[in-house]
Amino acid sequence: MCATVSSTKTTPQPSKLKSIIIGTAGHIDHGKSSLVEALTGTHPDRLEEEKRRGITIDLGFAFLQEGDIRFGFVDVPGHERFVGNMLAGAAGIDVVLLVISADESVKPQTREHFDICRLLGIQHGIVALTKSDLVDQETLDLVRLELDDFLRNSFLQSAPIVPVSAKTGAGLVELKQALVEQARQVIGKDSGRAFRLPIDRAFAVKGFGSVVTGTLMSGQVAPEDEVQLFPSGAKLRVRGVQSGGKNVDRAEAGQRTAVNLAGIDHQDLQRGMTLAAANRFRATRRIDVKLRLLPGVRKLKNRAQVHFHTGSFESMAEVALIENAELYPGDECFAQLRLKQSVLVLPGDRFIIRQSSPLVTIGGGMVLDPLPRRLRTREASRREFHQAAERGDQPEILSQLVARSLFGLSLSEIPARTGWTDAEIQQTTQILANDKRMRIVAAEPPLLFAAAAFEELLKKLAERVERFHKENPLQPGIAREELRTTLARRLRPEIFRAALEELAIQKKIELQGEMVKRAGSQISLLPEEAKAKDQIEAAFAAAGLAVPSVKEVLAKLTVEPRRSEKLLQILLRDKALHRVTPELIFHRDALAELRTKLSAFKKSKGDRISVPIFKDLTGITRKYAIPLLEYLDRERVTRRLGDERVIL
Ligand SMILES: Nc1nc2c(ncn2[C@@H]2O[C@H](COP(=O)(O)OP(=O)(O)O)[C@@H](O)[C@H]2O)c(=O)[nH]1
Ligand SMILES: [Mg+2]
Repeated sequence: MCATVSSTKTTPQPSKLKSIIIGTAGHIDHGKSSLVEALTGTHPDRLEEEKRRGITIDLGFAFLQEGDIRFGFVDVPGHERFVGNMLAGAAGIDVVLLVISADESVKPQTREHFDICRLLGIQHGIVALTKSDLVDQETLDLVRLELDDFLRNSFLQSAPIVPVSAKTGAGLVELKQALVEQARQVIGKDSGRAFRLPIDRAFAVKGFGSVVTGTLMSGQVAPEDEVQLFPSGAKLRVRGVQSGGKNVDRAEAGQRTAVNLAGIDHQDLQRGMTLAAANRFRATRRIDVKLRLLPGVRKLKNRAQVHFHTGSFESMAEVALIENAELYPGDECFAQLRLKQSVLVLPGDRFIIRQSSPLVTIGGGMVLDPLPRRLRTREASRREFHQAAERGDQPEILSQLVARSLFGLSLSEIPARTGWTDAEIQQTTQILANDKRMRIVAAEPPLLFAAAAFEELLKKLAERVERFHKENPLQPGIAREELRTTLARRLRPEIFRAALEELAIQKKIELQGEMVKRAGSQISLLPEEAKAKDQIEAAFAAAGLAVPSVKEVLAKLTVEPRRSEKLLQILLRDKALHRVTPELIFHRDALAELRTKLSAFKKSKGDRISVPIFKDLTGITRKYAIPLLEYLDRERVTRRLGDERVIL
């Protein structure tokens, strides 16, 4: 499809067409590429080296339309050295075309490719008995018998077995018919989900820039879309889209697709990267999976190093077996894979593992958790999560995700962890909220918090407030921020606020500005404290404006200094006393009297008053007069005007 990228004509696509990916599989020289050419007219070998050596090295592509079915063919190399390339193509297959040469029957890569198809969960397929022109009927019957054994208890158990010849054309009509029948049974890839395209080729087209191709796994892509490249996370603009060699308005899941990208050099694009919907997903290097080992391979030890393949991606990985010390051939278990390189994967994605020497496929499985926590010993919840993920039990999956997010799960985190659509997220969130299994806390974006954890938080909060009152009987309450940080430093402010509001609704606490107190709590003083408090107030009341120093007043009390200081705070808070400067405190009655005097003065003597006259009027020294006048200025009772004050 690369050659025609430069064509600017856009062909609208009849949407009733069903797009199906057919992938070849089978041993080298069994006639895969010849068969694709015989079916489609396109020889899939593209590379110079492939043409020269007559073998397939990398993936090849071809197209065929039969009635309302559009087939995209992915032809894979059969040689054992190129299984990595084969895997990159096998990932998107809807229907496998298992090619077995009638004169050679089942060979090593027939087995390996077939194992891979099974591990990838491919559901549909056809067996093509190629080179049927080279054998007699007796040999054909013998091969069929062998195949009965080979295919038993697999998804191909009752698949059509069609003898064909690319040379004479025998059987091609029957094969096409069988392909159409299989295609009708395929539940196509979902174009309603988020866009994802594992890249299998990247190149530059003169005058157009960078182009990537791949099998569109889910969703749709159209020119002008913003997409995100993984693992880098770079955001890119789609310039143009092709499918089946033509420019299209949009490509949909299930189609071979070429995407022309703006803003990136083709050198920075390569097989194994993924193009996906922007702002939903995250690349990962740690994945929890269900892992199955093929029968007939060596047992797998904990922490074994393997080659990991998913989509078109490949990386070395360490296998951490979660509950077993080792995994036996034919068995399966939960495992955590630690990859050398980052990749975008989602739950349900299939993968293959291969060992190094000899380099063969040994197993594979399904991604359950693309963003798991590190392994710790004894974690019942991890197993429960894996089981829910295996069943695809959405409410249970979300419930577990929320439960393990100790500080709340942001709504924006859910797509990367589940691959769900917005509608699925909305629906599942609603189910759990209705069941009172979690609480949706207002934030941007909203936070989900486990109901049990919220209850626990309320309890802790109430206890903490209670304890504060006990330890600080002379303080009216605890400051919000102090309460939050003593509770848990990482507690999100939104959740803390929601918890406070809930406790206030339950009438367990009262919120007064920045202060939190137990509902109905009042400072209760011991008799000697009450007496000392009265003494403090009396001392200032008696002094009028010629007040004593705070130290002097407190020194005369019998209660200890720390408590007398608190009593002073209470008087200040209750506004019985006013702090005019850090050193000077006045009784409220003395200040009220001063205001009265000033307004009387204004009536009889006019609105100007100098410092000396103010001193005469109040009978106080300069030490008190200046701070008091400044206080009156601040209170807007007077205003300074040169050496005088204006009484307002
Ligand atoms: N006689 C005969 N030869 C075939 C047929 N199909 C393929 N071949 C030959 O077998 C060889 C390998 O074919 P190829 O398609 O490259 O196999 P692949 O490695 O599976 O892709 C080539 O020389 C083909 O010409 C067939 O149906 N009949
Ligand atoms: Mg080939």
